[in-house]
Amino acid sequence: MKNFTSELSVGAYLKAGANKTVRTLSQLKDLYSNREEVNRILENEDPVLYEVFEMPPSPKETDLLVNITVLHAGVVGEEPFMTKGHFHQDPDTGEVVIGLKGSGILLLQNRKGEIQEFPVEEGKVSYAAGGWGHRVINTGKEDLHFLAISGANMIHDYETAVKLNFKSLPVENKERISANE
Ligand code: PAN
Ligand code: ZN
Repeated sequence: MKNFTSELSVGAYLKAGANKTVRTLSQLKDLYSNREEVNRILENEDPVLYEVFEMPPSPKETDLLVNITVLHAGVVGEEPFMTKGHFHQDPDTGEVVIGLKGSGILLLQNRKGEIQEFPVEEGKVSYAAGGWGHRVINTGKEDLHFLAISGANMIHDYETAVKLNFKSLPVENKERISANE
């Protein structure tokens, strides 16, 4: 990656050379358990769930990936908008997550099924150690912006998250929902 300096905002980040990737509901519909609600929404529109703004890393393994994610506010049935969620293929590659705006949860789950949840909001920094799959859930009413930094040698492993049935709700919500069923 080339040298850069930028305000921690999407506009400034784009000007500094970031690439943008857009994730819509039709691409990620299998994440949500309420299929009827997914189909109902998709009949009218294909909402953007989140956007990732990434500084192009150099192919060198020792470089860093530095990106801002904007996770929009909304729900599909009971489940708030969330990132796809993944493990890093190399279990030694961790990730720093810094909240910039909005409020949400960094949900961590390892291959043993252990779970941890950390807040994602302005002024909070969290570390997801290697071996912990991670997903961010927007539990607030406004867009959630966060910065993520990890090693560029990292390969996203989305399949393991699917196989392990990665959680889609903060624990207290899940308990509340099942208690009301
Ligand atoms: C993050 C995520 C980003 C989008 O930068 O890649 O928030 O989430 P998904 O990759 O799960 O769709 C990160 O964890 N990078 O490693
Ligand atoms: Zn990651």
